[in-house]
Order: sequence, then structure tokens, then C-alpha cells
Amino acid sequence: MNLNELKKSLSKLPLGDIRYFDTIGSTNDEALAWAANDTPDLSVVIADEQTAGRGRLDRKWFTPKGTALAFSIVLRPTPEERPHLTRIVGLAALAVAESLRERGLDARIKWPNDVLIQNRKVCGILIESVWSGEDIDCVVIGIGVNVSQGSVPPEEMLQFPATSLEAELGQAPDRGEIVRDILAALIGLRPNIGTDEFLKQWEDLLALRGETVQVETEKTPPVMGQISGLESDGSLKIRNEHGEFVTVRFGDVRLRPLA
Ligand code: BT5
Repeated sequence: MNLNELKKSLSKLPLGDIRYFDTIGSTNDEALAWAANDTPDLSVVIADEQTAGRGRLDRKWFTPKGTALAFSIVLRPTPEERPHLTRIVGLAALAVAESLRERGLDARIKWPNDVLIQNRKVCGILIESVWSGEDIDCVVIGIGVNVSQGSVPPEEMLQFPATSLEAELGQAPDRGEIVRDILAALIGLRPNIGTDEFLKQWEDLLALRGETVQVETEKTPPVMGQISGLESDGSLKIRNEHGEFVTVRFGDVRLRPLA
């Protein structure tokens, strides 16, 4: 991957500016700094290697050279999108899942921010915001996809099983094509973000739906129950062991099957 090849594969999409790095700390850090300097909507930072890739709560995201996709999108919400900012994680997850499904993979969304294939994590998403006073000025959507098997971290680094597109497809697809497909899907889904149809599409792709899961959050005791769907703001609805519905809001949530 290099900037010219990348620009060629992304040339038909209505993007802002594109910055490409052979190696970088974190594409989200770069995008956050860039976004604070008025970069246009849908600008993209992409890197071949991250040396300080981040997950939520400063967990590490593994992105060794030449094996993965690591990119960050600067999204400047329109006035129509502003009431639906909590759905942006769904927008990103749906864009990844839908574009992988187009390749025949059974990609599903582990709420809130992972994409799984056969219950193994192939993609992690990190949403961060740039604030201007009390308002969100723009949102940075960071997406990491394991393309070659070399991008899958050693077992001891994992809290949840992981996989790569190479392992699932039998060969590693072209990274330029994958990033193009994800961005095209995101651009296509974006105008629907506030609709019921969008919520339904998101809900239909939830992983572990109907299965008994345990959800751990920082603030509340663990919730055990079955995933029943999503609230309008994208929060998760769980039916607990007493048959009551409990809403799990965003935050640092760890969801795992109770197998
Ligand atoms: C995430 O966090 O899954 C969000 C990851 C976002 C990464 C992208 S890459 C582009 C952009 N730039 C950045 O610096 N970040 C974004 P979380 O749910 O907290 O999961 C983190 C956990 O996933 C780690 O603690 C590991 O257990 C595991 N992990 C790390 N690297 C992985 C990988 N390549 N594949 C699967 N699991 C991984």
C-alpha cells in the first residue's frame, strides 16, 4: 500500500483529504489533531503500521506492518445527524459488517464496537470526539481490521478470540479494496442514520442475539441475560434472568457469551 495506490482505489468516493503513513503512533491521534485544525468532513488518516494503536481505555491495538488496516475518519456531523451521535458507532460497525458480508463472510456486530466472524474478533472500532465548548465539533472513527493472519495478536494479549480475513477467506484480500468498500458502505448508510430502518439493520446484525451473555460495565454490577435488541439511541436491551428488560448504555462495556 502506498499513497498513490490508495488514492487510486478511493478516487471515486466523495472524501475529504487523505493522509497516508508507512508508520505512525495511532491514526486516531493524528486524526484528532488534524480535525482540530478544520480538516474537511470525511478526511481519512491511514497507516501501514501503528506503534501505539489504541483500543478503549488505552488498551493496546495490535497493528504490525503490512498485515492490517488501520484508519481513522474525521466526520463532521450535519445538523440532521447531531441528534443521533450515539448511533455513529453503529454506522461504523454496520459499514464494516456489511462490506465483509458482501464478500460472503458472516460478519456480525458485537455491541458496541467489535465486528466478529464466527464469534471471533476481526475488527475493533474506537470513536472519539473533538469538543468545542459544550458541543461536539467532530467525531473521529478509528477502524482496525485484521487482514493477514500476522495481524492477529498472540493469545496472551487477547481477552476475546480473534481472527483475520485471510483465515476466513483462505487468502488475504487487497487492503485498498477493503478500505474502499468500508468507506463506500459508510457513505451509503450515513443519510439513514436517524431512521428506524437503520436501527433495524444494526439490530439484525447483532452477534450473540438470543444467547445468554454477561455484560460488565464500570459502574454497575454485571448484567446477565439475553440480548433482545437496541434502544432508539443504540443502547443495548438485555432481558435478564427474571424476565425484566435492562438497558445497557455506552461506556466501557465488556460483553461475553456465557458458554
Ligand atoms: C477496540 O478496543 O477494539 C478498538 C480498536 C480500534 C483500533 C483502531 S486502528 C485505527 C485507529 N487508531 C487507533 O489507535 N485505534 C483505532 P477494545 O474494545 O478496547 O479492544 C481492545 C482489546 O482487543 C485489546 O485489549 C486486546 O485484547 C484486543 N486486541 C488488540 N489488538 C487486536 C487485534 N489486532 N485483533 C483482535 N483483538 C485485538
